[in-house]
Amino acid sequence: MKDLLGLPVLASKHGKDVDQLIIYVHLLMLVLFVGWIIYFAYALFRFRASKSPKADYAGAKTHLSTWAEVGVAVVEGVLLIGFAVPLWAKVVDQPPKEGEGTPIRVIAQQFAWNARYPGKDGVFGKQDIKLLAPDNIWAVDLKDAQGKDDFTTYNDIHVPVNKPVLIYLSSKDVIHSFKVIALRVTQDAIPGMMIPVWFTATIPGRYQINCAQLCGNGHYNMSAGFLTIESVAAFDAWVAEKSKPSGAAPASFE
Ligand SMILES: [Cu+2]
Repeated sequence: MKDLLGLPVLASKHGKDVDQLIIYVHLLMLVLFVGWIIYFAYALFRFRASKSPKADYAGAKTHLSTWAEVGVAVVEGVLLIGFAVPLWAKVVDQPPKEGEGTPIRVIAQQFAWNARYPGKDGVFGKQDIKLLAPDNIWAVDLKDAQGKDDFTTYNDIHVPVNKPVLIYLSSKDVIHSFKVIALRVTQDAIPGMMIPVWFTATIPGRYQINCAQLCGNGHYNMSAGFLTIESVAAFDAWVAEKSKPSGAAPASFE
């Protein structure tokens, strides 16, 4: 069924449940589509002009249509209460505890994705909104020793395979939406909010990031962001390389 629908590559643990729900919704739509087509063809034939020159003012006398509507509503209710709500509770509402997942802070902007990593020590340096400035958009406290190995990336997010990842998502300007189709993850990025997004990636590779909210003229350009899923060793090596002090100016957007 998955192949029949042509669903894209799946590279996250929770994605199987999302795909299952997509398949069930499509099955319901298929039944409705076929049902309506059959009814349409029947109505065209049954009420053709040559046999029904005069309109029938009484209309339908059976309750078949009512029961069909009730049936559809029941199936929709089962999809919502039986599948969608429990899936949300399982996948969205239980982020990994502090220290369990690889933490990444992501700030969307017109029109790119900025990511901030805690570096080799795994702890973010202090950030304080009072330090926010044009050349210090992440509002980092440069005096904090724990922030010395923090680093930022531009349109380039790396995550380790088979380990939970916890992204804190925000936006610099307007509402964007962080969407990685292969992960079956979509979450709005809203200015002034830090929203947790978590997943466990399963298949190494390079996957496109999309913005799922029309956010301005260059909206399409946010697809230039990529998420790389790699082995834990490769990820650790990448973090170590990036953590090297470069003596560069405070992290800022490009
Ligand atoms: Cu956007």
